[in-house]
Amino acid sequence: MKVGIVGFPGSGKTTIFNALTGLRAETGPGGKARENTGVIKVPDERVARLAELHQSKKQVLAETQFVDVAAPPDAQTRGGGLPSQVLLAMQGCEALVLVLRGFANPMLEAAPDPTRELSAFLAELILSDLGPLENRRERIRKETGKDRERALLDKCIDHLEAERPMRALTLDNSETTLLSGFGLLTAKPVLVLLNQEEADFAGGLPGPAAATAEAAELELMAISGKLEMDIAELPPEEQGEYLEALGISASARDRFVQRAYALLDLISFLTTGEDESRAWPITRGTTALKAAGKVHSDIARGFIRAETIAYDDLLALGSEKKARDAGKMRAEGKEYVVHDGDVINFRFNV
Ligand SMILES: Nc1nc2c(ncn2[C@@H]2O[C@H](COP(=O)(O)OP(=O)(O)OP(=O)(O)O)[C@@H](O)[C@H]2O)c(=O)[nH]1
Ligand SMILES: [Mg+2]
Repeated sequence: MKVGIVGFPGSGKTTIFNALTGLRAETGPGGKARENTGVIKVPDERVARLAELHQSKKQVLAETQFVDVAAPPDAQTRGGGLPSQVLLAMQGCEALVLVLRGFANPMLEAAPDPTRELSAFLAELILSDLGPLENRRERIRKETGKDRERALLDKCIDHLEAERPMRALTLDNSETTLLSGFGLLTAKPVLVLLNQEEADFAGGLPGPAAATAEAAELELMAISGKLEMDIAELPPEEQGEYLEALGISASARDRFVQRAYALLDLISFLTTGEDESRAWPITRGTTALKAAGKVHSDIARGFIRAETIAYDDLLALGSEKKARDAGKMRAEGKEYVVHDGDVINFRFNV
C-alpha cells in the first residue's frame, strides 16, 4: 500500500511526511530534489488475537508506505501542468493526500489561498486523466470490434469534461479492467489536508475551502503540519509531556494515521496460521483476486477460491473448523469484494 503526499511547492508536504513517519527529511526548498519514502505500521489488535488463537510464531501489522512526491528542480512540465515525474509518481500510489497551504510561507510571495490551490490541483488531475483516454479513443477510432471500449471511453471523457472525478463514475468489473492500465489519478481516493497555523484552528475550517472540498466529494481535514512534526520528532518519553502541556490526550500522530487510514478508505483483510498472523492493507472495493496478488503473485495466478470467515465469527466460534461447521466459511471467487476483517485462506494451483 503506497500513499502519495502531493500538493503545490511549499505547501508543507515534507513537513507532513515527517509528522507521519517520524523521519527527518529536509524541509524547505532545499529538500525538493529528493523523493522521501517512509513506512508506518497501522495499529490493529485483531492480529494479536488471531496469533493467540493459532499460536502463530509471528505477527505482522499492515504497513502503509508514504511517499513525499516532490518535483525535482529540472522537472519537465507537460503543457504548463504538473511535471511528468510528479504524474508518474502519483500513478504509482494507491491513494493521495493532497496538502493545501493555509499558512504564510516566507519563501513564497503569494498569500495562502487553499481554495484556489484545491480547485487548481483537482483540475490538473482531471486534465492528466483526459490525455491518455483521448489518445486511446483516437487510436481505436476506426478499429472493428472495439465498440464497447469506444463507448466506455466516450462515457469517461464526457464525465471528466464535466469536471467530475473517475472516482464518482460507477463502472462494472469489465470496465474497470479495461481502464486499469491507464492509472487514472481521479479514480484514486484523496484526503485533503489543510495545513495551517495552530493559532488558526480556533476559527474552524475556512468556509470556502470546505465548500470546494465538499463539491468535489472529498474529505477535508485541518492540521498544523509544523506542530505535528515537532511532536513526532521528540523522543517518545517526552511526547507525552508535550501533549499534556498542549492539552491533547492521545498521540497526535496515531490519531492522524488512523484518521487518514479511514478517510482514504483503507481496510485490512487478515491471514492467519502457525507461521504468522497478519493484516494486509487494501482500498475498499478490492477484489479477492487483487487481494491474493498482494500476498503473492503466484497465488493470484493460480487462484482457485478465497475461503473467507469474518473475523468476528472466527473469534466468536473459536476455530476455523467450528466456523466451517457453523456454515460461516464462505468460498468466494475472484470477483468477490473483500471486506474489512475478512480472514482469508487462499486456495490456489501452483
Ligand atoms: N508556519 C508554518 N510553517 C509551516 C507549516 N508547515 C510547513 N511549514 C514551513 O513551510 C516551509 C515549506 O515546508 P515543506 O514541508 O518543505 O513544504 P513542501 O511542500 O515539502 O515544499 P517543496 O518540497 O519545496 O514543494 C518550511 O519552511 C516549513 O517549515 C505550518 O503548519 N506552519
Ligand atoms: Mg518538500
